[in-house]
Amino acid sequence: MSKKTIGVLAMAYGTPASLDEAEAYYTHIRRGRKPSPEQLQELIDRYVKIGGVSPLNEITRKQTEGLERILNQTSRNLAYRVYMGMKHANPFIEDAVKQMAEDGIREAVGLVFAPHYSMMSIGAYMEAAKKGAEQFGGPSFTFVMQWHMQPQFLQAVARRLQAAMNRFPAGEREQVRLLFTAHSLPERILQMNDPYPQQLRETAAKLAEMIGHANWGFAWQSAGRTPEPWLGPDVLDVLRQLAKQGTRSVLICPVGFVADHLEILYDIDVECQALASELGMTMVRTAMLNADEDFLQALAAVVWEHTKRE
Ligand code: FEC
Repeated sequence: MSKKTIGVLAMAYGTPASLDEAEAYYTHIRRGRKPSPEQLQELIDRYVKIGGVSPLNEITRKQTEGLERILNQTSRNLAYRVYMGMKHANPFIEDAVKQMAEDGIREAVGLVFAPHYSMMSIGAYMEAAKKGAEQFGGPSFTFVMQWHMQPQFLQAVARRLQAAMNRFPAGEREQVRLLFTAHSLPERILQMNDPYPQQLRETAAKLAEMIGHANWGFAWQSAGRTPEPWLGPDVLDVLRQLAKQGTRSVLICPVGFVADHLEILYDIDVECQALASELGMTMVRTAMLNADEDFLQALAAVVWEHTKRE
């Protein structure tokens, strides 16, 4: 008897495949409104500074393939097919859902490669998948809403945190200010009782406890370029404040992200690093999870835990 096949829709933010596609990408992020020439140029300049393109699509593809491999290696009764769908770039979430429907996938799990739930982030991915399913006649979806406290995910980050902390001389580690960061969102999510800030603080507190480091805090990064207020404090302001208070060493752990991309390679590695040097501070960042085996195992565990619960 052939095994029953479960579809997994692996969703991530997406990035333009080349600078020629930057305008269409930015317009999609802005829900159809074109950016001004200055805004577009500013985005292109950031991509140029990280080498011309972001590695995000390539990393997401490797994560998707790795997840499918592990799910199928371990499962005795089910076969898994994992499809990659991007929020703002090709292949779009709706394209992946269309492909699932054409392949005859009836049951599917939606999983976003971002651990913390917000209706403005994960909620929007889910909406895109549901819209695609309605349009193309299935599959029937259930969604993993969050996985910010999944033990293997926490262990994988804790391992990288400890390795980054070990780059400071042993006698100085207690003085290192550990800063967890995540993508900011408009402040109005607070009026909606959105769980995003609370879930991030839970992950951060657990990780600090796991590596036994009491000197830690949380800051927001990469706030959007829109007039409305965004969640703060911003990581750049926190670095300035810490410098004033005499902090000399900072370890940044961008815990809201799982891959190397523009918000890491530019916002942290270029922008924060330049400010830290200007302020006379040593700044180190934790390695991202990317498509490393320990993280792929964590993602597979997230899928299993979800399918068992149903
Ligand atoms: O490497 C790359 O090219 C992609 C990097 C990238 C990631 C990412 C993740 C998140 N975002 C989230 C929220 C928002 C909101 C707005 C917004 C705007 C941008 C712009 C770029 C961009 N985001 Fe992003 N985000 C990435 C890139 N993001 C580029 C447009 C220029 C700018 O503001 O910098 C504002 C939209 C609006 O104008 O209305 C809101 C959240 C995440 C983390 C969760 C996830 O990965 O989905 C939340 C990676």
